[in-house]
Amino acid sequence: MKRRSILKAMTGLAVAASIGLVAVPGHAQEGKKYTIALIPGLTTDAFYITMRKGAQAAADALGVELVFQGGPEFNPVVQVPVLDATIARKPDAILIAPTDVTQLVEPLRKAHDAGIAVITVDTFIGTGKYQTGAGEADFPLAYIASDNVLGGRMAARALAQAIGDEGGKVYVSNVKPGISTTDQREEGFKAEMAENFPKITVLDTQYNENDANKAASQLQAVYARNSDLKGVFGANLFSAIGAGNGVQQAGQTGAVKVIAFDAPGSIVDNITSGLVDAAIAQHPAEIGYYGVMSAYAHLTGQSIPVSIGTGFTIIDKTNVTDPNVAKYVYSE
Ligand code: T6T
Repeated sequence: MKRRSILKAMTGLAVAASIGLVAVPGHAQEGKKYTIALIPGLTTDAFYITMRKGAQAAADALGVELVFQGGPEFNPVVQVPVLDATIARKPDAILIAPTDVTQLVEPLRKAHDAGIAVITVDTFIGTGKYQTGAGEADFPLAYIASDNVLGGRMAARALAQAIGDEGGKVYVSNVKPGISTTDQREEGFKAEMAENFPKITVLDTQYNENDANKAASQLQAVYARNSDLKGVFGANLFSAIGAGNGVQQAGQTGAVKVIAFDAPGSIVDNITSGLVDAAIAQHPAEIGYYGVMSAYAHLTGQSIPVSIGTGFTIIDKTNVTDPNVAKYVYSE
């Protein structure tokens, strides 16, 4: 390893070591340049674009090659061939956001059986409890993500607050069942409403297949059936953008409250204009950064945590212009 790369690697590891993530590596193969592949849910989503930036920052610090390869849709049928092609390239590690809890288990086992270190980022397979010796899907080394049940609970509290004491009808605009993250957000949202907000009625979830236009039409259809609709929780970036557009198209800006999960660039205008009441911003750059750090630590002989939780930032009218908050708006 060149002196500059060693210095860079040491800087990155010092940061990781200072938060207890890794110790200084003992088994790095002299001169070996590791390749780590990052397979997102889809390539054109600001969430994964931001995750890639964090991953690249860690890869640069460590002198690792990062390969970013994904499909144009959040769909296992599209993602599995990308995974197969990645396995054929024999990277040292694969970081992947699996697009389905069950359908990615066997395809990922192929990577594991080929000796490639598998870490899931954002979403999980199976139960998300890895390295336990239980179940068929515990082989990934680690899961690095937001706490999505908590995120759903935070969204419920924000929506209840936006609606006020009278309560009323709300619903969840979601992608489709079988995605760990969005399933957990819905679970947390409904649990929080049931436990703490008895005056709020949660209507049937509307599934939009990650299509913002569909989410917008669904909002208008739900509003047409329920003119007393008080709010909607958009459980990911496309669901939230669509739900917001639907509220606007129905002429209900400010009257039907919108809580968005995720924070694309458009969120700033939508919060400023009052279309969206609050956004629960994830920290995808951290997910990518610690994904690469963890893979590298494992590849160089260190033990790594089986689970790393990254945080949230709630963005609303009170802080949307604060530069410390603006940094959590996703890159496009
Ligand atoms: O919300 C993120 C991600 O966490 C989820 O798994 C899928 O949707 C996003 O990528 C946003 O579009």
